[in-house]
Amino acid sequence: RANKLRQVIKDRNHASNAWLSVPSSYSAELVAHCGFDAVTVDLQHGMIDFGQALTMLQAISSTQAVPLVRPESSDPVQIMRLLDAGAYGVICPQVDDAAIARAVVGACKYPPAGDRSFGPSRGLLYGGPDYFSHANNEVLVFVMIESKKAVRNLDSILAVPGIDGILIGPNDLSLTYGGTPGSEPEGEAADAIEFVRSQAAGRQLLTGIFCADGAMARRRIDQGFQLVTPGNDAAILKNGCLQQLSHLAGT
Ligand code: 3PY
Ligand code: MG
Repeated sequence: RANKLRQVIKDRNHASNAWLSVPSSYSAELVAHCGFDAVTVDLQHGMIDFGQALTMLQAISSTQAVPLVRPESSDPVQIMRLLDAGAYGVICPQVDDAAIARAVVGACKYPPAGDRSFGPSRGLLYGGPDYFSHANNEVLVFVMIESKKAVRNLDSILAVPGIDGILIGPNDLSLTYGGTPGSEPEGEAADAIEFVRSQAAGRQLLTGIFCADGAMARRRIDQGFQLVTPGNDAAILKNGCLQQLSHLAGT
């Protein structure tokens, strides 16, 4: 099956990407049914292991949302397993140089473009029986730019063949510029965010960024970002609980 995310971005210039950290297939199913264009299962900072990610990918693929994963690292072994489990895109954290970017692309592409091993289990169920002939094109590869070092190496990272897009991690980026964690840093880190976006867009790469909530996601779209995350499941759940509880305050 075609990866709809590229087309959605072409048509509308942006796409919404839910972010899951709660290890639950029900929670994943619920979120995916909300109408997001993509849903990302986060194994890096989410409380999610491979077995749980599998059931969450199954839940997401019962909807129109494109199932994406953020692996724990650029480890090709885990990336390949998650693709076999039916992920249609990878958002790899901490891609600080071109060698890491090449390793990520290598894990996502069958030879000769890469060195992904064959055995696409759920990939076949989600992608269809012709999965193998299309996987190298349909599986999206996003590299996370989230450090000063990555910004310094940006040109060589973006030049790695096979990358479809970048996704900025503003919290980590802010830390490496001497700031505190935050999704909307100011000063040098803010300049770096715009620099990375414009360089990637100039190379026709997709541009994504993590955002703390929907209002911030809207501001990022207005700045030209294409793939935005209006908060993660845990933050949304917590904020919803606090908001409901606030009605009871003082009674
Ligand atoms: C960051 O902001 O560093 C992220 O990785 C968002 O999840
Ligand atoms: Mg990060």
